[in-house]
Amino acid sequence: MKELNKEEFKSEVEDYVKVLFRKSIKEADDQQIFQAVAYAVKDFIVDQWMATHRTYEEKDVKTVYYLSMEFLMGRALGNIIINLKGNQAIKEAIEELGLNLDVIEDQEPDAALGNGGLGRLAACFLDSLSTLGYAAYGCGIRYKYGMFKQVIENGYQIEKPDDWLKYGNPFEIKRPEYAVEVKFGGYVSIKKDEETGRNKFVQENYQSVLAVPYDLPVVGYNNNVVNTLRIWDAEAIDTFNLDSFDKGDYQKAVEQQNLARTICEVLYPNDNHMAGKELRLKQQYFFVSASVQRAVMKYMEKHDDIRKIHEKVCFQLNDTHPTVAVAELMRILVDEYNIEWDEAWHITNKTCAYTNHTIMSEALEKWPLELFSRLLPRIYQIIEEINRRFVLDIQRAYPDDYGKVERMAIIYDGQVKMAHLAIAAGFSVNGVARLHTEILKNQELKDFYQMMPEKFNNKTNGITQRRFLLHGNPLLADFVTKKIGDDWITDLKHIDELSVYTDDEMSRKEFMNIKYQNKVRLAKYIKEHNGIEVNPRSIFDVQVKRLHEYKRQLLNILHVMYLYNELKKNPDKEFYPRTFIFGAKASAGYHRAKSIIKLINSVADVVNNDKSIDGKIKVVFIENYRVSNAEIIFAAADVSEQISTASKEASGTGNMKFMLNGAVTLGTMDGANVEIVEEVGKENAFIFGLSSDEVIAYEHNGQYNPRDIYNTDGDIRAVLTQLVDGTYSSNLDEFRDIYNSLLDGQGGRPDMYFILKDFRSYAEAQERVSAAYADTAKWAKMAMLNTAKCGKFSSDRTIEEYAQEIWHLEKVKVEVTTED
Ligand code: B1N
Repeated sequence: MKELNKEEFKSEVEDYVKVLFRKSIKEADDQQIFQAVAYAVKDFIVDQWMATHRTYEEKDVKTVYYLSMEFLMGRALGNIIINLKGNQAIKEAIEELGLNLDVIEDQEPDAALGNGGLGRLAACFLDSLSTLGYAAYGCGIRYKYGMFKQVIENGYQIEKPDDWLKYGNPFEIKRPEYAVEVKFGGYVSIKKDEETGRNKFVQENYQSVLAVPYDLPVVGYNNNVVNTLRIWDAEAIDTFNLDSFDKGDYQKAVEQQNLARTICEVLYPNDNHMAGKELRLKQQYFFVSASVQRAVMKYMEKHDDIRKIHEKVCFQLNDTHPTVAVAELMRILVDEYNIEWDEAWHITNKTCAYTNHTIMSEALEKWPLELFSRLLPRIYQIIEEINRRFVLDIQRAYPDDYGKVERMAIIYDGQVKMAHLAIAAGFSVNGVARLHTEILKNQELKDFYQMMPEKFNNKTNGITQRRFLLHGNPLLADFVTKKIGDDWITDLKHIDELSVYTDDEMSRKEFMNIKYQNKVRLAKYIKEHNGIEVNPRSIFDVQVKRLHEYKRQLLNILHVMYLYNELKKNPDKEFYPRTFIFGAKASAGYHRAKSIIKLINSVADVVNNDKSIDGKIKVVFIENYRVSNAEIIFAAADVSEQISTASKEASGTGNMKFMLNGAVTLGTMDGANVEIVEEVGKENAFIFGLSSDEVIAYEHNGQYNPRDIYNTDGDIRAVLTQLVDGTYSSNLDEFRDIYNSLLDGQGGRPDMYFILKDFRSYAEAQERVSAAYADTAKWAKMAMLNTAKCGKFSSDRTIEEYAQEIWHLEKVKVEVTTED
């Protein structure tokens, strides 16, 4: 590992301020200082970056291309410094320059090229791939505007554009030399190939854009490895050359310019939901075509047989969003390399693997044939042929069961079903937690599992302890290292060695004191950003994640309303003070989700200002929840709310970040919660509610009627009535839709997410939480055990499994030489 020289670093920062801004350090503003520091850090890593790629080429290692519409990277600077282990030297250098590293880090905008768990998982995976020394590219889109900024006005969510590139991105490198063309529209003609004498399919009269890559470094921990996140931008191909005018193609030139301008404009802010917009399909094909073309070219630079590409390349499809990759690879093999269909199909099968992240039906990608064939005519033809052959396979396997074709075909009902394509074309289909994979095998994808059981496997998600403990919670990280050494940083299993200290009173006190200090840090953030005073001695009960009905933020806030009623009825009741903390963005068009945000804020207004309850309950909605403030929030949490309707949350990864930081899970037996409880023991978590089997049974038999609960449970009825009687809004219709969704369910089933059904069980689990917290020693032990038992949930473990069982990668050691 190269040493960071403090004096050199200081003079680099000074030079950059001068060269970039014509200023001295004293004159520069905070943003300019950040830019200068970032450039100095980039200078330092660029040798490792080059050495990494030189090593990969020398060793001719297999590479995974992680294709994803989303990479929720957050801030880079702090993380890079940590992974360089240059923390101390850089901190000192910065202090000697009279600057403050925290202030500098705070200047960096989050790279918010993702919505939630799926995008953040991709970012954690890149961190682990580099740290473990595997050759990998993240491939995605360089959205001009990432996830919107959320502002709360009068309790309502307002979306503001996220202009994250406003000051430029000091870490990126534009690589115009690797630009490729991507074609849309037109039609397909058959032409005779002069060389082979065979018929060839060619796309004509198309519009095209130039895909231009930007590379971002992904720095491994203390190992010289720097992988690349390659994000593509679109540029117009001919800027109004005279030819176009001459040919009367003026119209087309304008259209191509517009296409280039719009493709990478903005991230679709939907989580677990498909909007079905044409531009989204354009985005998908744009980055997938560019990534696959480049991967094939790179492979062919060093190899001569395209038929063996699977030996050196694997495309991992992060959900179905990049699934056109399979057809794009087929197109390249068949049309450009003249490979016979069957052989091309076998090569594609061996090169592509698919991860499923959701069973929510509204998230399943299905594209209308009309749209698909108009936008991607050649790709559509290829998918038709894949489908034709796949349907024959189904019929051969199940000659008497016509329902199979209906349920499994790739093209059916006028739609292209992307999940079916991904399963048919790849060699691996994985779910993201054990329960989720079982539900895929036994329910959602049962037919596919029966036909191709060998493809199915589980890869339980994980998170990087480097960002979410080492960077986000330095006090706890130091405590852990002091107790057990620093092996946990690259091998989280070691954190179990903390377990023995849970019986030591001093250690428990120290642990809880750190939690307290982190709560003070969050309280300060809340005061600065929300103007609300919270008591760091109260229980910090936190639910931060995207807003979705299945995640049941509504259950949480209805329970707060219920508790508030209880306190008003019995003011002298013993009650441990609680701060209920929420953070959530709602997709811009998801009206009910937005009403739930308004409800949380309205309840906060009433409860926080009611002197009669003596501050025993506080409700805080943290504006603009994102990776950078998440790090502060996890560190400060006592209770981790993971309360999705069982069977709906594929895995969850926030649950793991809380656990790592010593928060205790209050949750349903859903997603990875099941495995969390298995690791930490059910006595160290608070579990409630219907099981996934029970939920699925109700969904099938239709035997659940929330009215029965409404009619028999007066406390629940009182809470529901308060939604529409003016208690929380003078506009009696403000929360009417929420009320109706629970009791009438216009257009769907009432209470689809079993909120009333689980309410009592949740309230009872919350009482257990209060009782446990009141016993300080008991709580400290539980909390500490959560940190100690989270070894399984490192993304390093997840990536090892992918690397060994799916990708078959070999580990690389990188030495930086004078060459670099
Ligand atoms: O992926 C995460 C899981 O931990 C979560 O449980 C799961 O909800 C999340 C369409 C999605 N699944 N599907 C999406 C995101 C954007 C989009 O446009 C679907 N996100 C998840 C990581 O496995």
